Amino acid sequence: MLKLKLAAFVWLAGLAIGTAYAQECSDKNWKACKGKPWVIGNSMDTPIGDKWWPNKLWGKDDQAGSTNWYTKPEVVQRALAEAKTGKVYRLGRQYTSTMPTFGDRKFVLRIPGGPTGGPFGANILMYNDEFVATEIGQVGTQFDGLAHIGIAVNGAADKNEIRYYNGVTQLEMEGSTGMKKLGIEHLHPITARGILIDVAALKGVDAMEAGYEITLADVNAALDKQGMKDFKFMPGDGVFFRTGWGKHWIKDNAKYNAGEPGIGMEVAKWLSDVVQAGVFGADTWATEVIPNKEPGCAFCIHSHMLTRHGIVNQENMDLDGLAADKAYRFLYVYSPVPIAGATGSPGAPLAIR
Ligand code: UVW
Repeated sequence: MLKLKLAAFVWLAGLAIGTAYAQECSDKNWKACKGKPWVIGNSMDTPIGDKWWPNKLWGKDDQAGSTNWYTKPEVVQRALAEAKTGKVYRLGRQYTSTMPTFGDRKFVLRIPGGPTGGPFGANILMYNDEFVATEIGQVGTQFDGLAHIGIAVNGAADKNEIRYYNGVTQLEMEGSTGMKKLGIEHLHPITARGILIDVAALKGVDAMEAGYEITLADVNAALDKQGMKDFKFMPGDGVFFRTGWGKHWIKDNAKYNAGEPGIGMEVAKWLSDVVQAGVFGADTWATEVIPNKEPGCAFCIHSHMLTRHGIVNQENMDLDGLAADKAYRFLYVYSPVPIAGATGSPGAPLAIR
């Protein structure tokens, strides 16, 4: 009898543990993730909550997302008004084979020949070209476009339900010679009023620690310290976070890639819903905190900003020059390189004061 009771107890305990596990938020059971920071709205129609399409700001067929702000003269004029002294800052880093790259990404440049071609004409002209093999939009100072990040709504195998910005599906979008929708060529050149939020200076450190989540309280305290307590953000502003993480660039690539300080969902929601940012970015490889304290969140700031809201992300920036000059407001200029069908862009963003 005792043995029977024990067996029943073990069976019931197993059932309870199994049920609790099945109810836990996980990739196998994303419907149980309601209430998690990356879930928006009340439905669990998708792993990030409510459906995000059609886009409320830009309409159902839009492919330009937050860069639409820069077709509005008042947004561009507001940006231009920040260029007062004529001092120019390079916010992009050099592209080298030694720079840290995420995952298996590579950057390889070769100069074919030596010189590559010639001689031509009676003036005996010679020339050099370069051949570059790389994930062109996703290495170095890189810019995430709207074909970069999606969410599998019905499992990773159902390409009809891997959804990107404005609900575009993997099946509609993918093409072996470039994305058929949401390619970087659809984005407008960015001319934004830029705001630097120097969180590293607020914390009094050269570089913040990986895994540190920048909170809204940090943002407000940094603005206060920068003399911008009453600063009013406007739609289309570019908001950039300095963490000091660039200190490890090339010097310690393993550390640089292993994690990073950055924003979490609290600040992401502020950027999307309160500021209505046109672009955001940081001196880190993802702008968002890694690891996130929520283990279920895989780049969930990326999916919130890019997939749900179409707000573009500038990564691996060099913000040290601006910080050294305490240049917290500037004209930000960046034109994504229109490589048709690309998911991202290289390039050299500028700040002008
Ligand atoms: C990923 O591609 C996952 O990240 P990132 O956009 O930061 O390169």
